[in-house]
Amino acid sequence: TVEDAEKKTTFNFKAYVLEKGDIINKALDAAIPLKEPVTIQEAMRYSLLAGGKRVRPMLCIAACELVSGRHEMAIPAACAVEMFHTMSLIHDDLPCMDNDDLRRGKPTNHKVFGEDVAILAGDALLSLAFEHVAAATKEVSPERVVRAIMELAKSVGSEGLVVGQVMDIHSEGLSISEVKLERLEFIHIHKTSVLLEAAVVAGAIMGGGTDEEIERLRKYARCIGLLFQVVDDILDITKSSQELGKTAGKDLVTDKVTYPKLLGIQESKDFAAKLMRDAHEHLSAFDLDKAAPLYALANYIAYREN
Ligand code: GRG
Repeated sequence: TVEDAEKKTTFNFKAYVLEKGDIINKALDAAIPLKEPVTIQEAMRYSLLAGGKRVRPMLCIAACELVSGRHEMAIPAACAVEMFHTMSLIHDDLPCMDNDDLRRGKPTNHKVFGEDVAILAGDALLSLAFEHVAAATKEVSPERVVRAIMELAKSVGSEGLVVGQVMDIHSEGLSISEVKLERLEFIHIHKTSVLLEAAVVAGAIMGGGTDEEIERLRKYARCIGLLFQVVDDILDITKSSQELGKTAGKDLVTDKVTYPKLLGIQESKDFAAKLMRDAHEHLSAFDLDKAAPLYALANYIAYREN
């Protein structure tokens, strides 16, 4: 169980998050220096440095270290996944998509810089991510760098984030009876899991993992990716019912189809627990102490409150 895994290691997750978070934030800051004309870099930095949880870069570094790589080998790839993530959030918030005014508690990119610059800032982050991995990865063979870039590219393209978003858009306005579990799962896997998978797999590739280790970690990542989204759907309901009194449920009780709406709360929680068990199972072939950060990140995803 989760508790057993925690008891067996002396791993300090809080210290780990502080240490790696600091490394990631410094690397992201250094990846986009302000140059003339500054507006585009300001727009890129505004969203990239807006204080996300940095789950994806942490997974990337943890996977690299698990296969005995040094964290420096995975930092550029870790920055790249956070750049992808930020780009997708900027584009997702645009008026033609979700039309959101706030992200991470701050006005969205297009609210501050305008729609035109926000689109371009997303494009520039996407392109910079690849340039950064190619230019800044040190002490990793070119074969591994190319292999990692391929994984990263696939995760954002028409077989990854983009198809997830397209399917999501096309599901808008459909009722619970029209959106089947299979479709919901497809959206979640493509909008969320693929990027967590790319983070973990790219980290393991950069760290020098064997094919077997890489594929085992891919399976772990797929479980926690879906777990992330199932938990998100459950949180959506619990948050909505807590806030209902204060806000009359505005924007909180959404029309979108979720796991609890299709399966009910209890069955959704059971499914989350099963994904967690499966994630642990895929880690069980690794040394427990070395895999401690990935166990802890899975726990964090399962028990987080936002
Ligand atoms: C233009 C190539 C290209 C892709 C864009 C817009 C789009 C396609 C995809 C949208 C993907 C999207 C918004 C998915 C939701 C992902 C998600 C779970 C966001 C929340 O992640 P957290 O909780 O956020 O890690 P923080 O703020 O902590 O980083």
